[in-house]
Amino acid sequence: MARRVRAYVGLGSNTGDSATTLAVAVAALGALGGARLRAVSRLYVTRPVGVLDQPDYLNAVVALEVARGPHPDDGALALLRALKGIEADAGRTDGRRWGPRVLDLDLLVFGRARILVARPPELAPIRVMDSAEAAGVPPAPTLLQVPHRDAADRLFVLAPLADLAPGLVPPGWHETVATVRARREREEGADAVRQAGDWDARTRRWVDR
Ligand code: PH2
Ligand code: MG
Ligand code: MG
Repeated sequence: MARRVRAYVGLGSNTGDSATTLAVAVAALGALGGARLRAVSRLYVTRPVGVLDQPDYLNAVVALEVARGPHPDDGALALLRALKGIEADAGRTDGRRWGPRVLDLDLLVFGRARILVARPPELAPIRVMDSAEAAGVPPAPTLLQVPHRDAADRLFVLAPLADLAPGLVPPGWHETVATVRARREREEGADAVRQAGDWDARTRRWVDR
């Protein structure tokens, strides 16, 4: 039997009917060939990070079980390709780096693998040069790095990830998700990320809380 790994995927949206977009994305993730949806976090309303002048986001995280592939690089790139397909189906097009988006799916954790691999051109980040970049902010990486480079610095990732895996120490980290989350919450303030709904497995949507 092919080896399976537990992957965590971050979901974000701040354009259009974000709650519906994210629920449709969860369904699409669960329907991927060879993937099983294992858990869905709470839904959070989150203050924008990076570009501040944009609407609040909705963020969540899902746990998937997927094929590891002959090598984790292969499994991770296959999953990344699937994530890009779901983003495109949701109408994702070019945008400013860190700017508003209808759907963003980020591969956060892929089992116990530490991955740093070149993205094939069709999996390069979708973006256009913007003023931040012109001003010398480095361009988005054309490498796939897993665990996600910025996950430990972003409460909008840590809070939903801690719902699903508080005791996880992602490869390369030295602390649990819950520990890093608590510190990050002290830094960003409790209102940076607010609980907005609980996943309801029956209706396959988040319900208000
Ligand atoms: N995604 C970004 C940039 N900033 N801010 C929040 N709150 N949530 C996000 O998902 C997010 C962001 C780029 O992917
Ligand atoms: Mg992102
Ligand atoms: Mg992304």
